[in-house]
Amino acid sequence: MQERIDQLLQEVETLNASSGEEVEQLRLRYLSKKGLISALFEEFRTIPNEEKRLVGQLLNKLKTRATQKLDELKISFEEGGEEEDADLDLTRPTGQVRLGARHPLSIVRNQITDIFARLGYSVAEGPEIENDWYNFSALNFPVEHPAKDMQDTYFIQRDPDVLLRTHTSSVQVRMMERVQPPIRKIFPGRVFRNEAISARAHCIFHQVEGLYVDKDVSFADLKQSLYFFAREMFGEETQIRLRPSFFPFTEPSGEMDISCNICGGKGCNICKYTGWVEILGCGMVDPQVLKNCNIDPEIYTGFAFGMGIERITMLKYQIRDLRLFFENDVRFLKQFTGAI
Ligand code: 2U9
Repeated sequence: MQERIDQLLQEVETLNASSGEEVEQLRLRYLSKKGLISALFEEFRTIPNEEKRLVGQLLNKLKTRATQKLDELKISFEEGGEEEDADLDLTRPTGQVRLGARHPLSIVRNQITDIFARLGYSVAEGPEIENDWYNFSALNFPVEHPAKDMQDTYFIQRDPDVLLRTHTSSVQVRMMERVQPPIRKIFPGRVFRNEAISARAHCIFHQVEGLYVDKDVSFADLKQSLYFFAREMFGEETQIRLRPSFFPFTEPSGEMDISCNICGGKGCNICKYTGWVEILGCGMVDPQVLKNCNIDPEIYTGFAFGMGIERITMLKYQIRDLRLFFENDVRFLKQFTGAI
């Protein structure tokens, strides 16, 4: 079988045609359902398993090459045809242009930034390649923090000070270093963690973080702002609850749950029958972090929060598997046409 595939490969390389019609004849001969290559694929099923790997690769190569070659020939006649077409009228209306759809993560990112824009937040962005200071040290991560471990962070091998940011908090540090309060900013962006890919985790994901620093900013401001966000995002009837937590960069810190938007809090398999689902982390910016960024904690206080866009999108659209966001299967993406 290998010999016949090789022979056909050679034949395909030398294919030529003198008209578009001839190209079509060739396509039928090689690539149609009853063509030579389909017949080989049929036969492939019957060969011993140990031969399948090699023969499969060869067969795929043959099919790809034949498709390329015939596409090239087809295009050469189409182009030639146009040049000779004296009636060609470039002012004629085109056929209908099919519109694409925004990616669901972009839709939800825009919804989040729009909601916070109504509270006076504007968007800031920063680099994806960071150094230890902006990603960890300025944020109070101790030198030996487990998040810095090779298993969690992608370091650039030649220089252990250079890494792919693990959160967009680094952009907040850059912002606070540059400008004095009041600061009211929202930070969307792509982040990287050394995670195995599964239905619930991915080595690349997207975050939106927020920061509000000014005189007299309190935990009550944080709670009310996030309550507003939750209701705008998931509906008026949404309730929130805050649970204590710990992050090196905030004190006190909390995690926020919303009443389950699927069952309305009654209990279902999405909320694991608790009635609540976690959507974000938050807290008051640690005074030491303010100091690290040249902001006087005796004068200013602030709150910060962070959320994964994938998580919010999965809850909002009831998507069960995170990998769908990265595969770019049109059957998935086109469901979001018209969703803004
Ligand atoms: C500065 C000071 C404070 C940002 C915060 C969180 C809590 C948080 C996670 C949510 C899910 C990350 O995507 S996730 O894995 N984030 O829980 N982030 S407070 O706090 C900051 C940031 C910068 C200078």
